[in-house]
Amino acid sequence: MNLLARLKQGLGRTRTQIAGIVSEKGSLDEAFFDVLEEALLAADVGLEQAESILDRLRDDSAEARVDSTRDAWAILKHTLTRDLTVAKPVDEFPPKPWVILVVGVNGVGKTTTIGKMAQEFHERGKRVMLGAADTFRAGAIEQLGIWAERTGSDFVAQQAGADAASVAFDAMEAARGRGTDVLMLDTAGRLHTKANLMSELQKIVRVVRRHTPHAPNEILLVVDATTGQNALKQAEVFHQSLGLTGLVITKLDGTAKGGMALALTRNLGVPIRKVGVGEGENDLQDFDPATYVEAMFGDLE
Ligand SMILES: Nc1nc2c(ncn2[C@@H]2O[C@H](COP(=O)(O)OP(=O)(O)OP(=O)(O)O)[C@@H](O)[C@H]2O)c(=O)[nH]1
Ligand SMILES: [Mg+2]
Repeated sequence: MNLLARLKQGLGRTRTQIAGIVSEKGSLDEAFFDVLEEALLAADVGLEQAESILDRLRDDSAEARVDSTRDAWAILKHTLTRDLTVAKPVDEFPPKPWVILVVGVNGVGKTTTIGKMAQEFHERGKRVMLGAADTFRAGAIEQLGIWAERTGSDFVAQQAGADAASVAFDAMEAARGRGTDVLMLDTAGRLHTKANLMSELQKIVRVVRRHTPHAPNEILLVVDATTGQNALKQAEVFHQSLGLTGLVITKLDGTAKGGMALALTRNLGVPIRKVGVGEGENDLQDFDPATYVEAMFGDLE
């Protein structure tokens, strides 16, 4: 199954729910907006966001003198695509190594996403290094090591329980020494307390920046789509502490809650870089707003 199909399967429940209300002759009455609101809420777009979308759809439809649900639908898809479009960060790889710090709460898919991205970079002919700065969870170092082996990436680690920032520093040194194109740093999703986690991550950023002022070039937050609106709260905390440059949404293969992408983008103003649609190394795709909206709301007839 190709990736769009997989994304569609995950997000498909949203489409099924609204399929019945969109047609050439369907009129733009309150019943239409009610069903639409329900569908947006079921997709975990969030109440505030859903209301804003409906208000704008009412205004835009009136302005364009649209009176069929099908035409309103086209306007809606256009609006959502625009909402999901955030200016992309600068190009990768002028500075070497390009350093990507990957953060997020436990279990969201950080390590797996690093493995998948390593595979992509590898296929583009890049020399990749993975740094095991999750020194807290038992098994985390080994898990990343396996991904390094699978993807032909260099690997830097210390023993479990070591200082995460010290691992990051070692990795920076090693990457400079070996001419690495892209260094990805894995981090813990949980420490003894949340405050500990944020200060550990901030320390990693400080140490990396002291080593190489332009790094980290990206700070990517990974969120699990199945957690819906909770992801938004997590993202706000991480963004405040670290200044995120991008988001990765995982597990879109198993959820109808893809609407959280809209709230994430609008509230944070941070672009979604990648979406995960499975556990394998090829189950990652670049985020494309139009494709995403099509997967959620396309093909109604
Ligand atoms: N279905 C599906 N599963 C995924 C996806 N991404 C990750 N997973 C699974 O989610 C689980 C957790 O993934 P990890 O990569 O270990 O998550 P993590 O954020 O590194 O977790 P911690 O290191 O404990 O903080 C694993 O079983 C992965 O295979 C995805 O896009 N789709
Ligand atoms: Mg991990």
